[in-house]
Amino acid sequence: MSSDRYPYTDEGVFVVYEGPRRPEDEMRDRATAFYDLMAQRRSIRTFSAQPVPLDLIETAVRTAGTAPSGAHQQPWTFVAVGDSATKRRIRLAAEKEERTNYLDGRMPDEWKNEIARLGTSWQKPYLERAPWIVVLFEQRYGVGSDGARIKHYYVKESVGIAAGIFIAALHNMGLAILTHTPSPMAFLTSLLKRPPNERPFILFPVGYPEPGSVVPELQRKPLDEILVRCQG
Ligand code: IYR
Repeated sequence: MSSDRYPYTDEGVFVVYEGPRRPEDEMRDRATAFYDLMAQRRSIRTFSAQPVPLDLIETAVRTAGTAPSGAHQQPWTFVAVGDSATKRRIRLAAEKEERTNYLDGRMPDEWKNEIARLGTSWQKPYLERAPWIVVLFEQRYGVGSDGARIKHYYVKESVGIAAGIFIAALHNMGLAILTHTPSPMAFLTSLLKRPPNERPFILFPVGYPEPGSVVPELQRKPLDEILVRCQG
């Protein structure tokens, strides 16, 4: 890689961009194949107990870490939990909160009605059964080597993008994922001994789907409902 100066600044060091350029027909083939793959992704709540090697999780996290981020601050921490005792503690703490949501009226009826077709309840057996629970934390601010706070920019946008790439990486390798946000989930910070600048963002059970798993029959919005074309 050769070093190059971006013309509009004297700051920083620049290298030549080495991303792919392809003929359009090849782009179209790849785009369609990727869409077909991603269209098969579904949130799974019934996991097999079959173990998943750590290196697969590592590669998914490495891939998620390629996400763009505000000021390239990469404000994310992934905690991969594979030990049964910690998974059980997460399950019990999540179920305690969800019980209050579902049974003790913390979740308004309007919300309950909206998720009724997903077949969820306060019970979260998948938090123990899935071989991995990956908890993604957002770093609300950074901490310098002198302990001083470093302001982070666009944290939610950045971490949301990383989460999407993480999901795509796992789906691409044939693993099942649930995007789970037990509410509230502050218990994860203490349970996983994370520092005060980190806040739980999303929790992902990851594993193989239980053979014969069923998912709710849902439709995705057609393109014309999600794309507005403004062309000359
Ligand atoms: N967090 C709860 C409730 C829930 C909320 C939404 I929004 C969902 O899409 C699904 C579930 C739970 O995990 O059960």
